[in-house]
Amino acid sequence: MPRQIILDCDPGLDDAVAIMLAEGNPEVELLAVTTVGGNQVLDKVTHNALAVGSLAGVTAPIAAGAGHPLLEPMQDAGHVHGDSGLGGVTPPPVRRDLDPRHAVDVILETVMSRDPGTVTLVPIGPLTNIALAVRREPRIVERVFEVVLMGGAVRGGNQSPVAEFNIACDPEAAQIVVTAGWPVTMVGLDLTHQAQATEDVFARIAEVGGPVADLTLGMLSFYRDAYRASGRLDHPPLHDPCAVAHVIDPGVMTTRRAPLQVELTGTLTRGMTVADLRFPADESCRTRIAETLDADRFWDLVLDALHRLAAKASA
Ligand code: PIR
Ligand code: CA
Repeated sequence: MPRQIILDCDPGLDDAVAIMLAEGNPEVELLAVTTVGGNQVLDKVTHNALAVGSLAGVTAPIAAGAGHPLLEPMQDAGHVHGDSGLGGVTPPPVRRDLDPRHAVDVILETVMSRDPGTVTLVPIGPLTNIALAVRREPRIVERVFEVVLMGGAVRGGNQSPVAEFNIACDPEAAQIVVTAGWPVTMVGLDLTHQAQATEDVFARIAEVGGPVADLTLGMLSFYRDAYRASGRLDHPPLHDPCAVAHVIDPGVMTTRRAPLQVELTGTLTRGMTVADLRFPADESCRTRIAETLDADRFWDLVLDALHRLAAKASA
C-alpha cells in the first residue's frame, strides 16, 4: 500500500520538485495538493501548482487555501523564487482545473472520509492551512497518521539568525501544528542543507531529458544563482523534497525525538523552533527533529522520480 499524503505547498522552486517527487514515486499516493501564500502570493503559487501538476501528470485535486498568515503580514520570498515563484522559467501550460473547494475543506474532507491513521500531511510552506484545519475540526489530530513538515531550524535560520522562513511567515500557525498532539517530524534546515544540488546532480538531471528535466534544470539554475547571489551556499538546498523523501523512505534520514515549540514573543527570536535537545526525550514525546541525511539515497529517489515522470510524459 503506498503512503497516502496531502502535500500543502507554496511553489516555489523546491516545492515544484517536491510535487514531482511525490507524483513520480510509486510508494506515495498524492490525495491532494493544497496551496498557501508563502514563497509568492497565493494566486501565483496556485498557478504554479497547477502548471507543475499538469506537466507531472498530477490527477489529485489541487485547491487554494490561505493567502495570508494568521497574524503576520504576508511576506514572500521573491528574492529567491523570482517574481513568478518559479524562477526564470516559463511555467508549463495549465492543463487542468483548480478544485473549487478551499484547501482547508479539502484537507478535512480527505482526512475525515478516509480510514483513521492512513493520511499523512506533508506541509512544505507556512503552516496556515494546517492550523486552520486543526481549529476547524480538531478530530483530524487523532485521525491523521503523522505530519512530516519542512520548516524550522535548530542551529540557525534563513529568515533571521534563528528562524526559518516557513515558520517565520506564520509562527502562530506553526505553534498550533507542532503542539496539536499528533506525531510531527520537523525536517528543518539542519537536515535540508545536506540536500544540495551539486554539479553532479545537475548532470544527472540533464541525462533524464525532455520537458520534465528542462523545467527542473531551469528552476534549479535560477535557485542556484539566488543562493550564490546571497553568498549563502554554492549549491542550492532542495528543502521541500526532503520531507517527501522521509515519507517514502524514513531510512533516508535519521531523526531524534525532542520536545518542540515555536517562539512567539521574542523580539529577536520570534519564529524560532525551540527543540529541547538537552536530554533524551521520553517515549511519550510525539515530536521529532530530522538530523542526518543520506544524500546519495535522497538524490537517487529524486532522480528515479524524474525518470518515471519523463517516461510517463512520453508514453
Ligand atoms: C527557500 C524558501 C524560502 C526562503 C529561502 N531563502 C529558501 C522556502 C522553501 O520552499 C522551503 O519550503 C522553505 N521556504 C525553506 O526555508
Ligand atoms: Ca516551500
